[in-house]
Amino acid sequence: MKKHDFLFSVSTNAFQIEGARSLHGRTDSLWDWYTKTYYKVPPVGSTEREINSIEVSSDFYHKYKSDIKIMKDLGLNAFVYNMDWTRIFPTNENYINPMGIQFYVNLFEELRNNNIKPIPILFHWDTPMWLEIKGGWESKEILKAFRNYCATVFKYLGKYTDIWFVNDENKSFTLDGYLGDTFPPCKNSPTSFVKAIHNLNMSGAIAKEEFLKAKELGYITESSILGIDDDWSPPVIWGDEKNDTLNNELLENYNSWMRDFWIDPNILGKYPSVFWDYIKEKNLDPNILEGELEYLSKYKLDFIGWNFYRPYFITNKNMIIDKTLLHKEPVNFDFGNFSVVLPKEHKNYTKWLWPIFPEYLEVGLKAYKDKYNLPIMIIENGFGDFDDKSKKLILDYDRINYLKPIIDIITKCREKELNLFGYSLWTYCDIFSPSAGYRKDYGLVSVDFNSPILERKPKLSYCWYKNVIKSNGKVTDFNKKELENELNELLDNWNIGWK
Ligand code: BGP
Repeated sequence: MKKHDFLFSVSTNAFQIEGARSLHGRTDSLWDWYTKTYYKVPPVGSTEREINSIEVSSDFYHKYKSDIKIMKDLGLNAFVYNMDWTRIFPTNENYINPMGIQFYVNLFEELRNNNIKPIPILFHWDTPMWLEIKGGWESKEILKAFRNYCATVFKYLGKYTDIWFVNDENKSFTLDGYLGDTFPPCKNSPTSFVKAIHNLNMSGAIAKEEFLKAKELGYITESSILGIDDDWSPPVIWGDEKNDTLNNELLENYNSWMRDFWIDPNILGKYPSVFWDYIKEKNLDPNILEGELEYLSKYKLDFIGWNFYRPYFITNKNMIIDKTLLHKEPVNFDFGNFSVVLPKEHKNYTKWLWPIFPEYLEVGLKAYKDKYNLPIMIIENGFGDFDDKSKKLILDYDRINYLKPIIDIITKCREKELNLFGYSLWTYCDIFSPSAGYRKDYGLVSVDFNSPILERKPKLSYCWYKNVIKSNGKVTDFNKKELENELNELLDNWNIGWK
C-alpha cells in the first residue's frame, strides 16, 4: 500500500443515509423489506427499538453535494461509504441500472474534487430482494451476482480510490440475521447461519479475484488494497474466575469465536478449529463445495478494518451469576463457553447500555497486530445518544467526552508500530440506526428530520473534530467557552446545510 497521510474520515452507509429507495430504477433490498414489514415507532424518549421507514432517511442521495461541502469544511481527507448494491443491480445479476452506477460516479467524482478519498464498502447487510428470494447468502446464486457487482464497480469506480472493503460486520449481519431474528432476513437457524457465513467468506475471495483482474485491466492501481471489516469487541473478564488457566481458556474461546471465526477465512485463508467443531457437534452442512477451501486460501484479503465501540464483559457460560449485579440478563450464543454481561459495577455506559471503556481500543489494536500484523484502519467508532436539538447550539459534550480519549489513544498508537493508518468516525450526520431508528443520534452534524429540507446543522462535536483533524490528532483538549463561540460563529455564517 502506498504511504498515506493518516486518514481522518467519517463512515456511513447507504441504507441508513441515502433515501431515494424507490427512485431512478432502484428496487427493494432486504432492509427496505424489513423496515416496511416490521415498522414500529415506540414513544418518544424510549430506548425501545424503533423500526422506521428508510424511504427518505437523510436524503443523502439528493444532498450529497452540500454534504460534501460540509465534509470539506470539516477537513476530512477520506469518507468510508457502503454503496447500495441494489441501486446498481436492481433486477438481476446482469442488468446495470445506468442511474444507479451514475450516482456513485457522481458521488466519487465530487469527493475527489474536494480532496476526499472515497473508501467504498461493497456489502453492508443490504442484500437485493431479487437475490434474497432466491435464498440470499444461503444460496450459491449470490456468488455469481456478487462477482458481476464487484467487476462492475471496480471498472467504473476503481480510478477514484486505492482503498476498498468487501464488507461491514459480517458478524452482526449473520449473528443477528441468521442465528437471531433481530435483523433481516430474521432467520434463527444454525444451518442458515453456517451456509451464509461460508458464502460471505467466498464473496471476500471472489472480490479479491475480481480486484486482481481489475488491476490487470488498469481499472485499479497496482498499489490498491482490499480489506475485510470486523466488529470484534475485546473481552473483559468479569466475575471471580478461578485461575489464570481458566481465564486464558475463556479468552481464547471468546476470541476464536468472536474474532477469528469472522476474519481468519479471508485473512489467513482457513477456518479456525471452532468452526469445524461447531458444524460437527451440531451436524451442520455449510455447503462447502469442492475447491472452495483452496479458493479461500488463494484469494486472501490485504488488511483489516475494525469497528470499535466497546469491549464486552464476559464470564464463563456455566458460572452461577447473581443477576442483581447486572443491568440485564446475560447474553448467550449458540456456541462458545462464554456469556456476555453488563455489570452494574462498571459505571460508564451509553443510554443504550454500551460500555464506555476506551482503553480497549489499544488492547484490540495490539491484539490484531500480534495475531495478523497487517495494516489496520478504524472503520467505525462513535457515540449514540439522544441529542438535545431544541436550541441553536447542540452541545453534545457526552459525545466529545466519549471521543476525546479515543483520539488520544489513536494518536498514541500511531506512534507505535501497530500498522494503524486511519480513523473513521461513525458518523457524519444523524441517520437511520438499525437498532434504534432515528432516535439514536450519532452525527457530528444534526439532521432535522421534521423539516422538509432535512436541514443539516453542525453540533459542538463537529467543531471539536475539526480542531482534532487540523492538529493531526494532537489537539483534543478544549475550552468550553471557546468551542461554543466557534460553533456560534459557524452557525451565524452557516449557509451550506440546506442546498
Ligand atoms: C454498526 C453498523 C452501523 C451502525 C453502528 C451503530 O454495527 O455497522 O451500520 O449502525 O453499528 O449501530 P446502531 O445504530 O445500531 O447503534
